[in-house]
Amino acid sequence: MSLRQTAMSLDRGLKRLTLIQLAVPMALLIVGIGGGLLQTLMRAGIIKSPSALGLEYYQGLTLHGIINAIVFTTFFAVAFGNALVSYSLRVAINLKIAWLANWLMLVGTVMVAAMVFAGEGSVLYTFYPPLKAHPVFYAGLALFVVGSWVAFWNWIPLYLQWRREHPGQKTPLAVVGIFTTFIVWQICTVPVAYEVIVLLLPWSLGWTDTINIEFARTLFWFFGHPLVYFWLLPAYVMFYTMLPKLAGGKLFSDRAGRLALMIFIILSIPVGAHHQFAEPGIGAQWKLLHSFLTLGVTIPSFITAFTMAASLEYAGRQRGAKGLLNWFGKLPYFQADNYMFAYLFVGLVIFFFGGITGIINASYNLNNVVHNTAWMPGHFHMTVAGPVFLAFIGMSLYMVQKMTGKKIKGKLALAVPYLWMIGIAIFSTGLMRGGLHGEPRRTNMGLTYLNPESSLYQPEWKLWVMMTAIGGTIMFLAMVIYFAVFFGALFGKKTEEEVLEFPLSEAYHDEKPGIFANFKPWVIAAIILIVVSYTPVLIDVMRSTAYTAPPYDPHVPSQLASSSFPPTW
Ligand code: HEM
Ligand SMILES: [Cu+2]
Repeated sequence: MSLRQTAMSLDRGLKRLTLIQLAVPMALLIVGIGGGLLQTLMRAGIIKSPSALGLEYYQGLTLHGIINAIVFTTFFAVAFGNALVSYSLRVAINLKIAWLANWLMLVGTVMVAAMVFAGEGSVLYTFYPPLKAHPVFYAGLALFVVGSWVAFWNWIPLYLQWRREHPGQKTPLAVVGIFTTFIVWQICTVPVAYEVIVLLLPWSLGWTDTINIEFARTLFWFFGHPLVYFWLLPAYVMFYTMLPKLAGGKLFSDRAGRLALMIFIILSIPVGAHHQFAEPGIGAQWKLLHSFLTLGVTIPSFITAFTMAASLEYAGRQRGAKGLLNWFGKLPYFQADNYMFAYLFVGLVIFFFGGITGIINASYNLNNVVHNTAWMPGHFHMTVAGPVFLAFIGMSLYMVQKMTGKKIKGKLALAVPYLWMIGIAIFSTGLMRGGLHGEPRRTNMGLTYLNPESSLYQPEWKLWVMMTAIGGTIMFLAMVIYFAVFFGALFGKKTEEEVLEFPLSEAYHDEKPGIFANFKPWVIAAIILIVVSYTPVLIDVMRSTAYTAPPYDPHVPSQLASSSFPPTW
């Protein structure tokens, strides 16, 4: 398949669907990002009240986590997948099924959001029991996930047909990347669907009185860790297949990309217990196994880092750089009509720090130092709110521009990633340093630790929370600019032809795919490794949980005194 693809004329149905899938979550994101700003202000004690703008802290935090990290990311992955599969394979996707998927996801989103706004779902994006939400919240989550499955199933027959019609041809790397993303998603969402449908929903409906917390959390993290790769992989697709071309060069090695993606299929999932290091009831040896496997997932990230560096060096040399390092100076950092380069490049820079701090979290013993402190959101904003988010909002803009033929304010679009990078550097440093000093996460500190009237007052955290608030405000401002550019383009004047086009790179070393030609062996290896790594964890969990727990309402902690838990012997 030649990578010298040209623009394709755009199917109107695909355009309408894609714009809805990009614009609706983007509008919700205004609430999600606003929630982020409020949190930093409440944590810093600048706002000292239980709620702000009518949102209670946990309600706002739940909206923030769910909208930003689940709704926006999943809608984007589906919209991007629909368009990229269609473009790369030169096939029309089945729009009826794509709309069905879209409706399931939209209705699910509305159900979840309505419950959280109504104060009936302040269970954070991890929905850990014994926090309990309204049954409609859980049903909405289930519909949303099923919708994303349907979107994926829609691509499978297209891909199989393409393989039949193009025997011996290499599957385009972009398609391999999208399929890797959704294969990981498909495997990891099965246990969380079990958690939601079999454990949480009946419990929330009152059909069961108690719930096995440890079991539910284990099922959640079976999903929760691969979820981060579901976020990351579409960004990886852009790094491998588009960044080199945007830089003015070629992908250094096609096979390196395929290798990295296949390692993600194998190692994304059997690592979830690294979120449970602090939980009793799971043997230390299994936690250690998950820790080692987690360190294994750094390999594809290192492969990516080196391949990107080589690709960017090649691009810099194509642009006339000589000598050892001055190719760095030749890259198109500030070209308004090539804003997408900046979104991806800045994302990679932030990800360097996200990756390093992730290695710290994965280390069994270091994890004890940072567990449940502000360090954690400090770390993961440099992953999900760094390369992932920038790649997604940059590509959303690009897709709107191409698919509507409307003009983008390139200079403003270009300011967003750089402002975001400055903001996140200050924001995450504040959270991480605060965390090392014991500052907790998920806490409205304005009511307690940063309120001089409280007996819990901790003035030594002031500097770090102020940094967090300043960095968070800069990120918020970057997004104000972004929203203006995005919606300005969406509702602006049409100046060019509407096309379906992605800036796909050619490969410098265009090797044969070899053992990476087919997903099957990698999926089988993934399943074997999951069975090996999770069976002992689940056996331990079931053995160690003799008692299940009643629901817990954080607003009425006194209910514990009257409940029958803990059991009396
Ligand atoms: C203006 C930008 C943002 C600001 C100021 C911000 C601020 C914050 C703060 C302060 C927290 C920690 C709250 C606490 O633990 O008490 C937090 C949590 C979180 N943020 Fe952000 N954030 C921003 C953007 C994003 C983006 C773009 C994403 C994802 C795409 C994201 C995902 C999350 C998630 C998943 C949590 C964890 C929620 C939880 O613990 O349940 N944030 N954010
Ligand atoms: Cu993890």
